[in-house]
Amino acid sequence: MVKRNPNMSKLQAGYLFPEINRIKNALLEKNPDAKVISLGIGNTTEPLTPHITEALKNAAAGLGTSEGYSGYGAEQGMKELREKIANVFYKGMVSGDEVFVSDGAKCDIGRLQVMFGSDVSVAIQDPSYPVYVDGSVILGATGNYNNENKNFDNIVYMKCSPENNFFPDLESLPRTDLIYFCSPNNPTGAVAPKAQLKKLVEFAKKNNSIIIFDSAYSQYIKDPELPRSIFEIPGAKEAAIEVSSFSKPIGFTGVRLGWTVVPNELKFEDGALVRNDWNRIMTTLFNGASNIVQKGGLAALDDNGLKEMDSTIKFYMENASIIKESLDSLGFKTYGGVNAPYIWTLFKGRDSWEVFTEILEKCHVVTTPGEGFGPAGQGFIRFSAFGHRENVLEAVKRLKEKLA
Ligand code: PL4
Repeated sequence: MVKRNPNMSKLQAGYLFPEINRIKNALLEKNPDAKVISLGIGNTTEPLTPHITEALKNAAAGLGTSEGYSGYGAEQGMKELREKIANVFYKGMVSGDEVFVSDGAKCDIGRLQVMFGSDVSVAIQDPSYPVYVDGSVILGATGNYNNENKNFDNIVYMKCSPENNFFPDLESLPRTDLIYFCSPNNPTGAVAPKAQLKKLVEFAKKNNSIIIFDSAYSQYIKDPELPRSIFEIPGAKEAAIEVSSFSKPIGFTGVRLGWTVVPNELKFEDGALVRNDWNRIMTTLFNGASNIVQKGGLAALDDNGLKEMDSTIKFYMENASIIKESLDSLGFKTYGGVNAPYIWTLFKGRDSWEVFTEILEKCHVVTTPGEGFGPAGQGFIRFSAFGHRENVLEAVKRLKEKLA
């Protein structure tokens, strides 16, 4: 018999999102006629826009011709796309050779965890996207689970709550090798302004830590004063890696396309370039993003594509306003939903799994319980703005009827 990886048994529950689906399916088994609406998983719902669809179609058709056919491509992605990402999203703050195109931010986070290995200490925002903790547990970088404080021994939880404006008190934190930071944040919807990111970069540099900055929702930032990338902060290229994605801005959740920026300036303690190790990881464990999909990504970054991206984001952010205003009108305290597609809602004094179950059973609306994102999520529910408009309107109608 093969010995089970002992780290797997340290995972505290099933992965959050399949767990939520399981609970929803259990309700449907009991009540097959229930018209369940999902404001739970942040999964895009609207069709791909015409210009981007056309580019995907043309790329697929091209593969059926001798001139248009291509096999394996560069593991790092098409040069043209890497340069376009550097110029359009980063306005030249990074160069194309620092951009590594991939099949999505989640997959890159997993591969980054492989690159850093098990002998690293990590700090994670609490609450946060579960992959940072669960992936670190699988790699064995976390120690044992402590049932009393619901924390792993070797993970530093950076509490992010309304009391600290969703930004941790860095001076009170111990040094860690890695610092995961997500802005706009999933699940709180908070966006760190430049002054906060400046403090974060200074903290990382003082401690010789590396920030893994997740900007999967950066295109949802409307406020021009708010930074869309960690690289807007001077000196960040010596302290940070950024993972990001086409999933949420253009609906590529199922199509799959993302990227990671590893700056040439970023070094390990022995002086080796992090970029070179990332290149080794990508060439070894990844075979390049789909050539069809990369053409779709290129189309998304030309003038027509960017207009379509704006309209997609505008649509979901209108959903966010509808949900936020409805919850506010019911007297709940809400956060986020202005520069991010998540509305983080306080149900004071309540258990978040209990509230999740109550909303599901009374309203047939799926949400995500805050505790699923970490201990500091207790008492909160995350509402996602991804959904068809008629479903969002119906969901808020039910919330107003049943939770008032
Ligand atoms: C459900 C902060 C959603 N099965 O699509 P990707 O891989 O480029 O990006 C995934 C991702 C990366 N970083 C952050 C994210 O919030 C997400 C997507 N998160 C959510 O509801 O929290 C989808 C979750 C999916 C998953 O596990 O990622």
